[in-house]
Amino acid sequence: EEQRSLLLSSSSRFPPPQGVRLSYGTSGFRADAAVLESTVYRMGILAALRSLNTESSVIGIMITASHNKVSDNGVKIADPSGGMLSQEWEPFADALANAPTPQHLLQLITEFVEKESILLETVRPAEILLGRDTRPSGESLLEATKQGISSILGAVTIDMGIVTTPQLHWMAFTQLMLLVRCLTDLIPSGGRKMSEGDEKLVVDGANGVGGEKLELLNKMLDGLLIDVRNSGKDGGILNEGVGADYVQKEKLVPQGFDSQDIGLSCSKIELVDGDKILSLFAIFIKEQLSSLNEGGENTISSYQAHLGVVQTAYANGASTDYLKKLGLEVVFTPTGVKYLHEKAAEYDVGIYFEANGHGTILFSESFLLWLQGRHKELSAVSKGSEQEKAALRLLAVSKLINQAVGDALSGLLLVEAVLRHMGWSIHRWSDLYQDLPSRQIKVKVVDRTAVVTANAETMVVQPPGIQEAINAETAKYPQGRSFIRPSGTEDVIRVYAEASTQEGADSLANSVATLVR
Ligand code: NG1
Repeated sequence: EEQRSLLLSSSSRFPPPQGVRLSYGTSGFRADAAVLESTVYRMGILAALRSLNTESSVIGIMITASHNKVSDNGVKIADPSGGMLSQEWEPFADALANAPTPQHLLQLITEFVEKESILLETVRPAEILLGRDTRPSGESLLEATKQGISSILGAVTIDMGIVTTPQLHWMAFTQLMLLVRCLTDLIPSGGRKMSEGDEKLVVDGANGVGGEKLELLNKMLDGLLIDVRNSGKDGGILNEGVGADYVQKEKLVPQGFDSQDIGLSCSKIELVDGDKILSLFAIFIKEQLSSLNEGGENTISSYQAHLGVVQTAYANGASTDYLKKLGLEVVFTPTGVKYLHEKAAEYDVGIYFEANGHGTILFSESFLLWLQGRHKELSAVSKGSEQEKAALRLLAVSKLINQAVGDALSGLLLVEAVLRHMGWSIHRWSDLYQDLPSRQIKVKVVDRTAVVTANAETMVVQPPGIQEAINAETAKYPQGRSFIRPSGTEDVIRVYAEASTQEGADSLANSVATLVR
């Protein structure tokens, strides 16, 4: 009853234009902006119903007329998949837009809700993501849309305001969120469900563009609270005393964080770097690949997916040992994502990360194609089985990690999802292996191109004699390893050393640096 009177009263404030027949076209309604208020109001209602009809998935509404002239406007509705509204709902959209009176509108809604068995009283409310382009009419149309959304009791609007690349944002964020939900819905017993506790993820925005995006993402995630520090809003400077490179190279806590955030009382930080991310993902993928093949010995339904991990010489030696002990194939390339990426693409599943955190997971087309087919097969014959879940998880990972929005955000979410899957704390994760103490030094030289390396930068071939000298120094330290290479981004020679103790690593790095100077 409350719902009925709410709909009647709010819709009477948005009467449809006289003598205009609106129709749902190729990409929703599009017309002269002056006649669209009632339409967008009604599409707000429709989107809220659509959300309820898709287990409270987020539905997107974009107020735009794309390439049309500025006096036009329009409304597009995006389904949970990120694609257009399901075609089955188009006639309903059409009818709603053209209902002459509030009573007609209410009747249409009542009939449709009944026909589609939409539950108006659900635990999770309808959620709508709303955006518009820069057209001047956008502001009032956005407002009318909000009124439509909130005329469905409990419905929530996430207003993104002016969005420049709607498809990108929409697809990226919707996809990310849906995939995280998909992965966390599949968490086994022993894992941590998204809704358990009020865990908070504190993220360093490095005073860059990521902070703003993270705040947006935060609004869309259930069960995970993202607390963004250094969002750039308080005038902080990009990467100054903040950011991944600062934290990794200096081994210091970024500004804006205190001991409470990192769970430590002293300033020595426990760094979970790109190597640890790689290890976490490798364990997870390996586990899924083996579940997938359980019981599928016959040739058609099993696929020996070739899994490979790619690192650079900067990977901590302890991580390489650990990965090899897990039985994984580990290969090395020179520094730079372009080399790692190319190598990882040779595998069915190739995971690559630089120690500083650049990296992702690549899936081959042929494996993905097989996986999609296998998942279909499994969901027909053994829905809910371990194999089916493993296939679904791998498919979700393949979509989550390859987003155009950049791997930092999706990587962060995948880490969170995998930790929950495993039921691991950040400390448990960090304890997978202990990093060997290491040291990096930059040495300014007259001509860095004089240093030429081979074997994925682990050997110096030019100038002659240096490699022998490095070998002689390295031999003095238990678990010693050291290499030099010209930086590709700064005018320096980088020296890396690792040894069983921090003193050893420091001293090895210093003596190798002396060889370079
Ligand atoms: P150079 O300057 O070539 O070492 C640095 C990083 C790379 C990569 C690139 C591009 C180290 C040791 N090197 O390359 O991993 O991130 O910048 O951003 O961190």
